[in-house]
Amino acid sequence: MLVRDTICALATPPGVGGLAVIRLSGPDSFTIADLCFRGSRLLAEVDSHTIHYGKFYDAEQALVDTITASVFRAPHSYTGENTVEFSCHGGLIVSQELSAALIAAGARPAEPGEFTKRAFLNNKLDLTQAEAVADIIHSVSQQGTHAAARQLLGGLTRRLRELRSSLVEICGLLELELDFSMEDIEFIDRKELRAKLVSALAFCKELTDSFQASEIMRSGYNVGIVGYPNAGKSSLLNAMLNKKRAIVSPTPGTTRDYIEEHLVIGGTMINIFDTAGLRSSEDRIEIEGIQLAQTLLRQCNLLLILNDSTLSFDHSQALVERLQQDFPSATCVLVQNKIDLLDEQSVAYIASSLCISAVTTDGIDAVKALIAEYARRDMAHAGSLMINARHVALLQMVIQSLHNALEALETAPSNEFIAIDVREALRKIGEITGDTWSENVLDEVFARFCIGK
Ligand SMILES: Nc1nc2c(ncn2[C@@H]2O[C@H](COP(=O)(O)OP(=O)(O)O)[C@@H](O)[C@H]2O)c(=O)[nH]1
Ligand SMILES: [Mg+2]
Repeated sequence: MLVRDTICALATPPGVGGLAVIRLSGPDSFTIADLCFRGSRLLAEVDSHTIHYGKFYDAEQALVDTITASVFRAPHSYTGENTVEFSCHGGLIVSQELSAALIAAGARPAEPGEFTKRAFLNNKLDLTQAEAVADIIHSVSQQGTHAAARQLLGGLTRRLRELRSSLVEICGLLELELDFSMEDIEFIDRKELRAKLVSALAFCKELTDSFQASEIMRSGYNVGIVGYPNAGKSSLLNAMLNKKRAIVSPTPGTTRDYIEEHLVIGGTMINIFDTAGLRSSEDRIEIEGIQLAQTLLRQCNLLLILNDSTLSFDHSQALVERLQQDFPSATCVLVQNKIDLLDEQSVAYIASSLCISAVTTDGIDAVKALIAEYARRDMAHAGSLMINARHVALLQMVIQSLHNALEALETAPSNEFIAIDVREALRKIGEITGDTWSENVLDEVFARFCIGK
């Protein structure tokens, strides 16, 4: 273990609460803690994983609070270092005073994610597990929290280790074969080699394919409300939120910007966008709004295409077709609005569609249920893994190397070329788990963390 300084930070959100927890980690944790804390024994002398009640004093020896101190001895702590966690009364000033006293006694304020970074550097976690910690904290869905929790226990690590060992085996055999190249011995059947590479490729593709689902679990399910002007898009948003959020007006082109709101449905954060009505317009601001809507819709997982059923039931058909073509990865659902203005016969005629009235809020629960169902379906693709953009970028390089290896298998005169590509793929897998890392990569990963984690 490398020798590092001792860091401290508030681990709970700042503000008023029942308790606040201040973390102290590093080689001098117990010495520093004992300068501030007075219990029945010195913390330097107590057993690991014990909790102690006592008084906490500032640098001037003034009493700050009565607190408990939890002691963890290296390497059996989150960071792998000597750690003390102080639980004090949850007040803004109390927790600030505790931190200030620890700093006066020799600790340094921690940087964002520094505790988890130390856990990584002390081999308590690999990089995908450290990322899972951030995902647990930031995740906006139950599914995401659960998937991240499994990843923290080594879910992705295990899958990557399987991939790695199959590639290591290929490499070993190829290199052995090269050592005996003069004798023309084939250690690995070409057909078998091909099958192994193809299955490694399929596995990498499966992982990259779960990126979109992981993103939904991480940041929420994006739903765009689209339609021609006056279809009732802003009214639908308001009905779903149960408040007057967007301006509703009979004048077409009222929503020129877009509005983003959030709603938790079925344990998942739903990000809803109300967009400018799609039509050809002369108005400069409205055109900009329509362009903005296009960019926004690209990020949507589900598009609710709202049709003004009083005009005609297939009034928006052309729009549905265009959106399906322009945004093939989004699910498009046609919604018939303003059914309160229809006669009974007409309502019966379109009963098989999703029918709503944004004014009477008839059918709004059905819209929410539909969103929840699609969100669940789209998240199911992730299996139990949380794939992020960093993983995808590296996996794409692995995929490229494996493609090159397959090509070399068909065309290259010697197996040496295949081994080079497979070794390159292995190097990139090592970057995903953090077997090989650089300061830049760590900075990028831990920038997502908050202070105290
Ligand atoms: N009767 C009735 N009027 C509606 C309904 N939904 C919207 N409207 C009206 O249609 C007009 C346009 O609504 P708005 O939500 O601003 O449409 P947007 O341009 O698509 O955002 C307003 O006068 C609304 O009151 C509905 O379900 N029933
Ligand atoms: Mg509007």
